[in-house]
Amino acid sequence: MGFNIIQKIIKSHLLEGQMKASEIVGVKIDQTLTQDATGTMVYLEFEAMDIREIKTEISVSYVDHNTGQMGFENADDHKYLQTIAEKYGIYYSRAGNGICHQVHLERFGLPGKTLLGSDSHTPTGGGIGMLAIGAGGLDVACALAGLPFYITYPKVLKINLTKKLSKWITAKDIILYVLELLTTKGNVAWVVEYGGPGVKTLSVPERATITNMGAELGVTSSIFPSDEITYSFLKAQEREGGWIELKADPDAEYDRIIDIDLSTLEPRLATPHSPGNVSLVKDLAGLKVDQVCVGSCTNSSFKDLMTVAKMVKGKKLPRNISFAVAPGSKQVLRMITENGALTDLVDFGARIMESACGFCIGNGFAPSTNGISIRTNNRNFKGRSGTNSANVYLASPETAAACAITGIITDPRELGEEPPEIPKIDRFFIDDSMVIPPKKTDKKVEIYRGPNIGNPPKGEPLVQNINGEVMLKVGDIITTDHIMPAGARLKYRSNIPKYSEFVFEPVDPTFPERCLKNKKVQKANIIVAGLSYGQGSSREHAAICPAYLGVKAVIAKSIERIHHSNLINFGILPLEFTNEDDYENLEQKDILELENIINSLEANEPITVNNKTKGQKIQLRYTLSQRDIEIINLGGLLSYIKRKR
Ligand code: MIC
Ligand code: SF4
Repeated sequence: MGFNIIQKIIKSHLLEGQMKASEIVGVKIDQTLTQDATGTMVYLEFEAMDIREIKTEISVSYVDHNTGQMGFENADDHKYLQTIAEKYGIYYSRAGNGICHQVHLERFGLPGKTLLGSDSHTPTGGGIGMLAIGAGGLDVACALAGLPFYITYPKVLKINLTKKLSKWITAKDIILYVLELLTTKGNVAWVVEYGGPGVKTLSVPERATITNMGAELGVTSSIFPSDEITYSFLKAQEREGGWIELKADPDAEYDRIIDIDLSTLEPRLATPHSPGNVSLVKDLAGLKVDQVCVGSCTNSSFKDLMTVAKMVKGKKLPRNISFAVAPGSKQVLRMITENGALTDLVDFGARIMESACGFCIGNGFAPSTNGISIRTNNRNFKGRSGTNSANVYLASPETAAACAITGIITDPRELGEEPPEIPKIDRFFIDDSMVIPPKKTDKKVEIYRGPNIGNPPKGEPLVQNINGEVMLKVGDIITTDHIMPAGARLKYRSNIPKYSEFVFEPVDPTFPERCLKNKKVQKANIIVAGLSYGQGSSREHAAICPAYLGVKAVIAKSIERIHHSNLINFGILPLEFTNEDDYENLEQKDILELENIINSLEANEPITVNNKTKGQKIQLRYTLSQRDIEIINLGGLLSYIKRKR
């Protein structure tokens, strides 16, 4: 039997376990990336492991999320990150150099390698043929220490692309169509492998747009083959030395195959408040727009920005719209500056933002009350833009530009123009001066720690019976943005007690105070949730801060992969209803006893929860490996690692 691409990469990186459905496999990680909002915690955790040097081939610390610098916190965190990078031999990509995923694709990613990143959109690297996975910070710290990364051996979905896209239809429309087909729920432990003759019609940045938004499906990763197009992209980045060919064997097997005829696709957008709510642009045409934003790690490549610049050239922004453009990297910004496209954007009325995450993470450019915002990024969760009442739609740069030109939702095909031709780039502008390369690890470097930086909290070992209260009952698709808001709160990422004041702020701002009251009297706090709990970001703070508030268990209909691991890593029990209907039998304020936990986990038996308020017993199941159980027993991954060493 032949191998598909995913199997080939796992096979060449397998350290533990067997390549069999549902088995846990430990994979060697070649490269890691961190960004500043998750990175400070990663390196604090790495320090807590007491390991002298990193064991990866390449590790890069990016500063791209927290660049607002409203107060001292961001700048202090950046200094901490820079000194840590110097001490341990990590590349440091300074603020201004660009968004981690875009820069990693340009300057570091290589086909056939494994990449683990403390950011859920790390699978952007799949566009260049890497097995690139997003994870919680502590898992990345472990990878830095040379430990394997554990995943459920994935089921592989092949998406077979045929023919080519019609005029004005883009890579974003492909992934929005895939989201329409597969939705954002129920795809845990799958990987998507793209194949078929249509692959050849897509450039590396286009492929990366697709693998980037695979994160929204909830799959472990998405990947494209590495072919001559990958080679020319690497050559244009002067990195062709690292190219290898990567393709599935002719007799490779897949767990499922979907065919997409690219020529049948139409422009799509994701409507509020989920990337999975997908509609055709033409069905929403005419809706008045308040702002348009182009950028983010999904759509901020040279081609994306050139297309927008050419579309708006010589036109003027309608008076009721604001328009932001954030180039994905210094490389892109430099190139559109040199060729004059930046001038076209500015002349049109664009507000040029930093090469950073910015508006995508609610760091500036919040829409007006009830405002309608068309954005090229990947997430439109309620409130993420910084305005709770805003309605954010996700679309391609082409559709976004059409809306900016007309002031209403517009299918770009209706502009009556030909799509701009963007010539293929033979050589990108290369200047890595904003990346500080590692010297030999320098033990003498003094680590800078500002007053905002605190150590990761210590977990408490698991107890046999948990007595507690349902402190919050939430519905389906509670994202990590609901649990641990970013935007204006982002600057507290390195200060757990402070950041914990904002847990569930958009849902119930009284949650932290109520939890702390219970914690004081040793009563556990329990969260009850519906389907797909913890969707979205990799931010481990969505587990660390609840743990700090005394949350001991989450009982949900289902929990998403990265969040599930983060809960385990910080000693919170991730439990699921054996019978989903029992969700109705737990209410906020119910007093619960989770009985005989340690014994049940050991015997691999369901856990019983006794609802003392209702006098009812409910059965809960869990998906935990032996290692996960040991971690939870010890109160978290840090204690587990210390015990093992
Ligand atoms: C996001 O897009 O939600 C983020 C902000 O990049 C997060 C990481 C974070 O919360 O810091 C992600 O995608 O993992
Ligand atoms: Fe940054 Fe947005 Fe990409 Fe997250 S999704 S890495 S916030 S640009």
